[in-house]
Amino acid sequence: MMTETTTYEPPKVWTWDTENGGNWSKINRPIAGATHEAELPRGTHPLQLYSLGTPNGQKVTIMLEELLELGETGAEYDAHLIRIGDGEQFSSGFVSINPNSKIPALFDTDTGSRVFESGAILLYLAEKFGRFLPKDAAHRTEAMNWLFWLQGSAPYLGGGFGHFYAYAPEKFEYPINRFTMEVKRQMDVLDRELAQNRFLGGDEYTIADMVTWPWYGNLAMGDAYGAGEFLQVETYKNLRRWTDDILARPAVQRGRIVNRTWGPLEEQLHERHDASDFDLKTQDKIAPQTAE
Ligand SMILES: N[C@@H](CCC(=O)N[C@@H](CS)C(=O)NCC(=O)O)C(=O)O
Repeated sequence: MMTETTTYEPPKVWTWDTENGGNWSKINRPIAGATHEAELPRGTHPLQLYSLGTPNGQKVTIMLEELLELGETGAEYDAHLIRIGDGEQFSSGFVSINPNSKIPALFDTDTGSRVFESGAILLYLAEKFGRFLPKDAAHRTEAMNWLFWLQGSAPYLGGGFGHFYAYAPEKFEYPINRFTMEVKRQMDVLDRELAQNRFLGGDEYTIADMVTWPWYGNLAMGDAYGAGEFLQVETYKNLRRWTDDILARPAVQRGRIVNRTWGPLEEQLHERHDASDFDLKTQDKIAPQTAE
């Protein structure tokens, strides 16, 4: 029989305790919808992106920069900064394009479509431009397998491992063990796939790689949660080879710094409205803080 070690007994009815959410307690709420009226800014390009340079945000800016790298001028975009720590994802304007109040969200002025969920955004762009998704059924299916794998797996890394290892108000052994086990297993899944194939699902670089790199590439480089040594990331050799190959791409180097407000200053471009913004002087890449 298992020994009962629980010190917390859930009440009959859960109630909202605003003090109890760790770093994110100020913005996490058990209800959806807008908290305030505010319109979204609108730039001049066909694609309007509302985002932040987290891994989910990086997926989209990497894809857009890859499309531009291929000469797809229709992929010109304005990347507006959404400061999720300040609750900007709960403005009426943001909620109207993403009822789930999470970055990234895209508005396509050509079609009038709103697009939310980063995986859906990459698929939308791949189909719109006919790029980065294999044309033949077998390879396309493999790319979709890995795309959906990532969308289902990354929450265990970010919301599970990252939350309990780095952000929770205390270090709790049980969830850290549980999510470390899962994240190491996921890295091994990728490592074995990348022992067989240059990219995920084959020899073609696709949106499956673009959604996965910001999560497991950053992790494999030791850049996520200060957990490189804890997870022994250098042991996943094929994952590291793929990570380095992708990092060497100019579009990835541009895309990974868009809407980023932390880390080394040369790796921050708070808003992107033009290709030349990457060449701005450092102080001009930083947006003024929003008023408290
Ligand atoms: N499944 C979503 C996840 C998006 C997501 O979790 N976004 C985070 C930042 S990485 C966010 O906006 N969090 C703000 C909040 O939870 O209020 C996607 O892939 O787009």
